[in-house]
Amino acid sequence: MILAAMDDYEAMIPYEEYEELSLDSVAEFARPYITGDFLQAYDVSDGNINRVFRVIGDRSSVIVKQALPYLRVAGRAWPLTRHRIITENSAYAIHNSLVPGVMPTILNFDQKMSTIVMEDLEGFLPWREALLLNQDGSHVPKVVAQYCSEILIRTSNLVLDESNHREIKEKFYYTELCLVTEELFFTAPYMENKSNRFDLALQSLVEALQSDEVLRAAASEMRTIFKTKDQALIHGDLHSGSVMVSKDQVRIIDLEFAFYGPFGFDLGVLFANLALSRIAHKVLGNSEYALAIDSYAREIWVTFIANLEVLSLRYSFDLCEFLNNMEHDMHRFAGMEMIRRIIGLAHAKEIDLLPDSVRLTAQVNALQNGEALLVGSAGFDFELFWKTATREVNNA
Ligand code: SR1
Ligand code: MG
Repeated sequence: MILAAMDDYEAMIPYEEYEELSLDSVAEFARPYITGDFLQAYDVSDGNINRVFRVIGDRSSVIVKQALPYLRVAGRAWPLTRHRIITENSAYAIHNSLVPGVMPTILNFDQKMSTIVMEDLEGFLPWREALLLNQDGSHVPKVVAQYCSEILIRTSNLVLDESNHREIKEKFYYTELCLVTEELFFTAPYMENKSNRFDLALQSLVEALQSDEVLRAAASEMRTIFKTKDQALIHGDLHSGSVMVSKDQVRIIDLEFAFYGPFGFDLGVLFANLALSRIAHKVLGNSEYALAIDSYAREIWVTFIANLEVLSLRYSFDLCEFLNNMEHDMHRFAGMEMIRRIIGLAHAKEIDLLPDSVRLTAQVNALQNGEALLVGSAGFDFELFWKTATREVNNA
């Protein structure tokens, strides 16, 4: 079934007119979208999945993102179809129509070349990096909260009529990248698996985690929820590297993981990454910036709830019912994101970069807090959730 779907993907974007761009060829490719003479092209690929170039002319610059027929960081040993660029372009269009201006402007989509040419976010940094640099992020929560509330509610059946809902859901099915998440987020960290990567000093903690039946059952339950709760067109990978920030602006990027998934996934992932950032600052003794991160997390949640209240009146849905459902999942997904960023394939830079003297403490805190979130608690209270995510356990 999945394999058949992948054949369909390939049929959508045949190889005849596809060519992997290089630093030489990208200049010619991007020429129609830059003003002035071509000056320079750089490979600025930062994420794990795609290749990204910045092409600079003497009067403007653009970003060219190209899907490769494999996972960029793994190379050809991990083949992927290029279907993800279709997902990304289509999800961009929908999310941007719901929250105009929160995405970079797309200048061109070329299905055959599997590229998106978009506005260059000059002066922006991934929020993960800005957090590492102690930068002020007080303008970020409102935008993120608005993005999440609008996309969750307005792509769900709380708002869309049945035929619209069915039509859009059919387009955003469980893709090959959802399978990547299924493997790296929900499966591999809970068993011995060659894709896992962790510091040797964590070996006994990891073994304990992987043989904890309660934890494994919770992870398996959440995997089923991820695969089956097709509630909204979610971002699907909303970690702090998918949020670009400048001094006073915010853009959401990298929608290739978008699909119809559970309401609680995106914010669970984002809060987990903020918690990791806070843990890293705390072990370094940056208590003041840790408090700033607390305020960002709290403001995201408070603004999200305030937006939902407005939306629930506008679209007449039961907010309590929505939240009961969403909070339960968000709590547990957050725990899983913290766990996988310590022992899975894709790590959090702010933890990996810590000096040896404090890294283990941070990793143990993240793992133990992640476990506590994953097994959950009865009822939901944001302050308790955040406290659990950011506890400092002193037995590292
Ligand atoms: C091998 S892909 C690793 C991770 O990068 C993406 O951003 C997703 O988070 C994925 O799990
Ligand atoms: Mg990314």
